[in-house]
Amino acid sequence: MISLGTSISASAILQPLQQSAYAKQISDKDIVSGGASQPAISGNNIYVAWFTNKSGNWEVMFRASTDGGKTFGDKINLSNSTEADSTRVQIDSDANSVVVTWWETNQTSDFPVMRISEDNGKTFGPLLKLATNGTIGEG
Ligand SMILES: [Ca+2]
Repeated sequence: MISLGTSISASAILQPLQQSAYAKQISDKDIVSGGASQPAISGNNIYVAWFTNKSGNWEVMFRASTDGGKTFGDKINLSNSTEADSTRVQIDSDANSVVVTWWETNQTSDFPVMRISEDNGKTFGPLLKLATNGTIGEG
């Protein structure tokens, strides 16, 4: 006979989080473990992004390698937003450009954002709020 009741279930841990409306948009697995985007590769450049709550606040992190993955630059906190959970990151690249998108979510809002690097992931431009009509607003 298989016993299923010996470990604490993820849903029990997450119960307080699920009291907020927005938690439904993030899967249990994402909340427990964070999540990484599919890596992006352009020539010898490899870009990875993921989201984590290691700091006590969900943030999107980024690292880049310019030598085919032998070495990676330091982590960059792309979201750096203490007032919102930064999750559901995606990434793409072409030539020297890297585009990273994710969602900024709290009790009152849930909107997609983007930051762009044009120097192989060394530096990134401002946070762009994608849902803004007309000229994309900088956050
Ligand atoms: Ca955040």
